[in-house]
Amino acid sequence: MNQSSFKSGFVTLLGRPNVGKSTLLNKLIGQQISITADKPQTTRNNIRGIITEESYQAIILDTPGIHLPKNELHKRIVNYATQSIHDSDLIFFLTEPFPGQYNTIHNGDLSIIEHFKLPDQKIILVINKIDQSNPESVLKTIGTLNERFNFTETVPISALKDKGLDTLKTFFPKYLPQGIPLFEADQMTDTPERVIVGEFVREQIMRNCFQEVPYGAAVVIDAFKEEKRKINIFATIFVEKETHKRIIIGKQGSMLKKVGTLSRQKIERLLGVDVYLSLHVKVAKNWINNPRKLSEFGYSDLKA
Ligand SMILES: Nc1nc2c(ncn2[C@@H]2O[C@H](COP(=O)(O)OP(=O)(O)O)[C@@H](O)[C@H]2O)c(=O)[nH]1
Ligand SMILES: [Mg+2]
Repeated sequence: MNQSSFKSGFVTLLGRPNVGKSTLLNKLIGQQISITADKPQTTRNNIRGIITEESYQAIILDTPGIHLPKNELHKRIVNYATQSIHDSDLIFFLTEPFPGQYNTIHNGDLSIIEHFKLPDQKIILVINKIDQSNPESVLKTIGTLNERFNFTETVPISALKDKGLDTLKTFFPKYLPQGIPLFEADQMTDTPERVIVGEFVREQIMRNCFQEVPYGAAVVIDAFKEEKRKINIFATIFVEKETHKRIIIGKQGSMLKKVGTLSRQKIERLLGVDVYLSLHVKVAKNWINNPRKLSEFGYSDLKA
């Protein structure tokens, strides 16, 4: 390794909900650490992935989709993203091709660019989900966005189908500052295992429960006990209302069982050992607006 030309730094993935930020992070580091679902506002915490190559180390932050904060939880989540932008050396701004006949920039994209006033930072425009579009729409999207804003580079990709990711990776050595590696070469993330495990449970709630239940659920890991060949994990799912508790438990516990089995399988893949997962459901009335409860559930107030 040539120390003097080694690059290292922070990259923030930014974009409105559902454009594929978490999918991209998982693809870039080659393993699932950030949860995904075809619902907006799946990601809450900033999950960080690390890629180390011969010439660079990139620490990549997945952020929640930026949206107008309607409650205290949203406010804290948007603050996490704002903070990470100030700390980053490079921004990947993700969006999708304009649909069909449209040639106008999505309001959500405009409000992000305006909200962050993206200063003189290097911003790569990433057009994701090109597998769902056609070359004309992709070109139109690239043209219109570049006419309006000053992007450092533009790259069309499909995170899901692994298209364009190699091009994206060339931007790490190209645009990150000189620096030493901050993490071991084989470290994939610096997000604690407990946090990722809690997120895997929440992912299955997002994917399997309908309506408003998933948005009012928080998962707290109560205990993480390692035995020789097995890890015992005890977690509590907090919901806002008694009716939500009934939905998450399901008929004779069927929903909770499904959520438990599916998340346990993913946790086992992540940790590489057998897992015993015990889930409990509790009501914490209106926790999404309760500052003390929010901090207790892992959503700390950055301003405090
Ligand atoms: N067709 C297609 N779907 C994608 C692509 N990338 C992500 N998705 C899907 O878009 C949805 C939202 O993805 P997610 O990564 O959770 O978006 P985020 O909210 O920006 O983090 C999921 O259903 C993904 O499978 C892509 O390149 N092509
Ligand atoms: Mg996400």
